Amino acid sequence: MRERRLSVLLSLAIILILNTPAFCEDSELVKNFKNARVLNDEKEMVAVIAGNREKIPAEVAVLLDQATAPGVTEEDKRGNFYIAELIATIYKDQFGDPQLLRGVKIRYYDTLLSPPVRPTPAGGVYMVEMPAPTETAKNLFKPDNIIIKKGETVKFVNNDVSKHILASVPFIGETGLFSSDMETGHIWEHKFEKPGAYYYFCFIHRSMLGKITVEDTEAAPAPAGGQPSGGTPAK
Ligand SMILES: [Cu+2]
Repeated sequence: MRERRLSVLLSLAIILILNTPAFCEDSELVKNFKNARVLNDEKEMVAVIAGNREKIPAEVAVLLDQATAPGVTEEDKRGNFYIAELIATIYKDQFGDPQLLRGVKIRYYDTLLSPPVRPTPAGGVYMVEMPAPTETAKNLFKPDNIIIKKGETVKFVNNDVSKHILASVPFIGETGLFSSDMETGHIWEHKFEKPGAYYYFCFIHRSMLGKITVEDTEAAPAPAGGQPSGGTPAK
């Protein structure tokens, strides 16, 4: 009896917390979904999604915008991504459409990466390093978010003391990366023939995340400042 009362009180507390407007007021639909989630009422969760097919993508878009808005707290960010992923998962199961869930995952992974950079390839090859650990950082790809062009090659170099295995993140973006075991000093290179976004992670250290965006262009970009002659010779 007492446990029951306690669990009801706990549920109510969580409802109150989840319903506290943090950044933006939730829509009626999201409120209903969150309440069903708190009560562990799976039937109701599915009903909210199944009965609102047309509305769901826009609702998820709002959740994602809130999650990535400037100044959002880490807690609100996580909470919104969690609810968005849950809604998109049920949406996928109900309507057989995985695109919404892909979109949620991509937006989430992008928040974990550094802003994208366009490094200068050395001899036509880019390098992504797994550096030796420092006091503040370990198990990472550096740089972790680069933009290259179709047909270019990236060399992944393990300068770390640990073994890493590089693999495509399943389900989102282009797949097909798999390095197998990379011991210290090991180099694995991959030529990117197909344009698209390649998300990859370490099979052993799952929080190690990287992204390669392959642009559908083979031409060198025009120099921003209108570089005169004497620049790099054409390949
Ligand atoms: Cu690793």
